[in-house]
Amino acid sequence: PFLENLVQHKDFLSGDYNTSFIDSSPELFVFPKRKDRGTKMLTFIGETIVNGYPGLEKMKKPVVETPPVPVIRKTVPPLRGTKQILDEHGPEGLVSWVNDQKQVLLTDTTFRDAHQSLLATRVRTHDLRKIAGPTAQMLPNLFSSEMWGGATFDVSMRFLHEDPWDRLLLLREKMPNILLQMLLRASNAVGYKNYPDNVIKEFVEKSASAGVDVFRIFDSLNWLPGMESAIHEVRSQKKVAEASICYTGDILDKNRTKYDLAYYRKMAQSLEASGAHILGIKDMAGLLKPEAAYQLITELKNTVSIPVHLHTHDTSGNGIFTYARAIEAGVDIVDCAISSMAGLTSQPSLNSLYYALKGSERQPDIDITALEEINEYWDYTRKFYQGFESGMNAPHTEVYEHEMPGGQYSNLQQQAKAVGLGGRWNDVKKMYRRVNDMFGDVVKVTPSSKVVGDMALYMVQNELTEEDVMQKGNSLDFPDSVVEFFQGYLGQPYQGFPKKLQAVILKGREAITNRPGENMEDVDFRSLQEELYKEVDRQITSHDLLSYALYPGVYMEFERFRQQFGEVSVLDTPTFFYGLRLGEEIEVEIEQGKTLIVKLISISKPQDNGTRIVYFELNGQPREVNIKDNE
Ligand code: 3PY
Ligand code: ZN
Repeated sequence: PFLENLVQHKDFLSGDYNTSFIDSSPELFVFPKRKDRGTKMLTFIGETIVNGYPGLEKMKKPVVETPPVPVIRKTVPPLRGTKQILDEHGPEGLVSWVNDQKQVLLTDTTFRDAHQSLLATRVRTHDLRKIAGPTAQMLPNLFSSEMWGGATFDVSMRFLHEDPWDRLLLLREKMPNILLQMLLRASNAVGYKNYPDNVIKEFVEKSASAGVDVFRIFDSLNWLPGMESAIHEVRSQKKVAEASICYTGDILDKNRTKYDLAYYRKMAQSLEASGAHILGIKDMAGLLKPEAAYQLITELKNTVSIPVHLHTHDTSGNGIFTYARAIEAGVDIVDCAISSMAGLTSQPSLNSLYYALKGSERQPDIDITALEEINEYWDYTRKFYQGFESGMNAPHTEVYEHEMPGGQYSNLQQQAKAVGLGGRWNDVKKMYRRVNDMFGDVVKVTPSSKVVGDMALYMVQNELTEEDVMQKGNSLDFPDSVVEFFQGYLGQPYQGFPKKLQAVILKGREAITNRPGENMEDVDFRSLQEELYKEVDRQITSHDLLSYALYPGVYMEFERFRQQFGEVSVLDTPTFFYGLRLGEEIEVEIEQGKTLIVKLISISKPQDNGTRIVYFELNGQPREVNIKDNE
């Protein structure tokens, strides 16, 4: 601890010390009382046993089988794949390789969008860790694995209490041959608001050096000025800039002309001109109907010379048909998920697409036996997360009406439950579409989709109609996200804001029309580091600093959690969510070669002070922890 204190001391860090510094700095000898790792872990397990896991119904730990992990051989020489093409030939070399491929290429979204869309982003690194190596080895022909970004960044700190950067570093190590891909919300990074330009720059730089190869960059309003600095920064890191158009509306509907083929064509041209290596089509809600896919991809392939990468969600049940038509029209890469994590609000199934294209010259080059084995792992693993399932269990064509992104569906549903509107979910969905129309038919994807969702919840909760909003708006206190949206803080929607509604919502507040980043001062990372250092009792890495810059409150909460409970990512998932059953014994590997054996012996009745004593055995020795019963 002394050395730790020394290297973190601000005088030492600033170089402003002489040899008497140690004698005159008594704080170097003040060591925090640290609870040992075992006690912290027992406290966490005890807390889960007594009070349950927040957001999950408290229940006895379900009996679930251990997922079978495919056995892999160590290959010599080392695996090669798209990652090596990028490393050896740069983004341009990779692009020309993609252009040369006849068969359709595949991105596997199982590690990110699939569980963001099906399980409220709750899949833990513990479960990704075991299947990452087998996936890389058994599916070496994947174009990429989408495994980071989007909502995974904040959810992992907020709810899983694990460090998102650790996940990235770990998956990089386990998947050395496949391009790792992240979803970057352009100027919103992995957050819900615009950040200063230097935060975006720093974030891209550190993500690239920690292992991200392909950055899918989108703006939640398809507003180009919001995307340019992110594209530029990815390019300067020599990584792949997949600049994306968010697909909304319906190009087949001749009565709905705001987002027509010409709109998409122009945006594609602008993205290519601004330096995109790949053009992404991000159909975040699964609105792209099969014939629309054929027309859109045909048009775009005639417009740009860079590869086109299509992303959809299978909510309507038409996903495979949409892909089949897009593939016929020449799309280069499509996004799918392993079958047991596919379908519905997630991506179409990899396994199904393989068979759907049987006999066609574009059938992907992928080992179906391997896919089925990996599928089995996910089939079992998904059961750990059953408490986060959305309850949607059949295709849902209503999505063409409400237009809610797949990644938002289960999250908004949780949000609705949290404010007591669980029983009015159908009203919330209908209101979501009404709000879209009130807002002038906007692109709905994080964070603009959150604004629409917040407004819909607000209107349902307060029994408001559109007329009420227009007439009584002056006396209504709209959600902050809605006010900020109309202030232009997320950028400018195509064809502008509806002026009347904007006036009602802003009530005289300022509205900007330039790029929000231009009005923001750069973050001073040095003083931010000092600020954070004062708050926490340890060395700060550049990753910590970025997490703090993006999410100060969430990061501090995560930090407090870690001080209280330690590193809980080492626990298996059923134990993490449900604790232990009486008499159950588990092994927890807290670091390589160091294992704790934990057994639950008994739980006392609540004492007068409202706590319960939870009795364990830790490596055979009796141990107890006191837990406040919140009931
Ligand atoms: C995200 O931004 O997290 C999304 O998945 C948007 O579709
Ligand atoms: Zn998506």
